Amino acid sequence: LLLRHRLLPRHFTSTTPHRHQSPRHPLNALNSLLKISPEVSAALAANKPVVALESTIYTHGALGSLHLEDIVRQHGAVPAVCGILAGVPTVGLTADEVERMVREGAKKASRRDLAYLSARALLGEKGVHGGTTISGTMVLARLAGIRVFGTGGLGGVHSGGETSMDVSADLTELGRTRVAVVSSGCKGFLDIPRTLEFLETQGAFVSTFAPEGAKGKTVDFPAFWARESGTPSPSTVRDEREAAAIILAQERLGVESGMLFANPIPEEAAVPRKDMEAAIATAVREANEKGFTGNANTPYILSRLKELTQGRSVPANKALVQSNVARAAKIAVELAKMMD
Ligand code: PSU
Ligand code: MN
Repeated sequence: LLLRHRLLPRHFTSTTPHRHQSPRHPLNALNSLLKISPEVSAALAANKPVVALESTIYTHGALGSLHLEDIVRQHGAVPAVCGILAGVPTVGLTADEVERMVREGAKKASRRDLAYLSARALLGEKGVHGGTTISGTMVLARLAGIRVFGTGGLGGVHSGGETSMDVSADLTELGRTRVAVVSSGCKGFLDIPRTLEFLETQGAFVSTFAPEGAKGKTVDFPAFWARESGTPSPSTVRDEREAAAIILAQERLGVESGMLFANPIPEEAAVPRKDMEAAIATAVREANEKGFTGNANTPYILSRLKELTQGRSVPANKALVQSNVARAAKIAVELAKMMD
């Protein structure tokens, strides 16, 4: 009986203002499967700032506790951790629910995996957990009506991607789903020039927060632990208010593509490239030798880098995620002010 309950749309959407106006809109059918927490639902209905957070960062990120929800709240916004809890796609997971996903184990879930992992509930069977990646989280956030999403590193075109075609689904998602993602760019072992080319083709807006005193200077698209990548960012933004205006303009134009706001790692947390280079080379080589391809590649490299650097990559990784989430919250607050 409990499981049958999951089929009832009203059980999952305590408020309806974020729904699309036409009852026949394709998003409505999906929304009936989506669980939105009462807090997130109420915040969205009242046009309060909400920040989406991904769950892959917890289930496959090898980072431990991050307190991202606290950071969002400290800045006056409501956090909405997205993921699939026992087969139920959820926006607004509690800390206990995330902890349960980590403890019991979760599949890594990008856009392609959402229906597969959610279908068990429709059969009245117990579902598995899915930690949603940037692409999976963007889909859930968009369905709920959340505009801003803070996270760590974006997936990209892998080196050799021109032959392996290993191009993260995060990039195509940015091309089709109107959510603004705040990240520290993507890892330096990915092919950053091709990643930016691909995002341009996808029609995804890419901009980097210009550091103080950058006026007139080229600003690099950041490479995660490093502020510089050697590849210039296609554009820059000066502050959260400008970012919010861009998000609002995209919405008013009705352009459905996503937007990427790159936030370089805080200077004091950055890891010198030479300190990481040997570990990166080893991790990437091992992943290839051992056959960690497809969606197993990124998690393997992340956990291997943690071991190879004796955990030294972790504080930098945490610092950048926290800085991105703070920035995302400030953008969401500015956006809410503009929409008042
Ligand atoms: N990069 C990181 N940490 C991460 C990820 C990427 O530094 O946790 C995760 C994100 O969830 C991202 C996903 O969306 O990996 C990309 O995986 P893939 O490369 O398989 O598309
Ligand atoms: Mn991939």
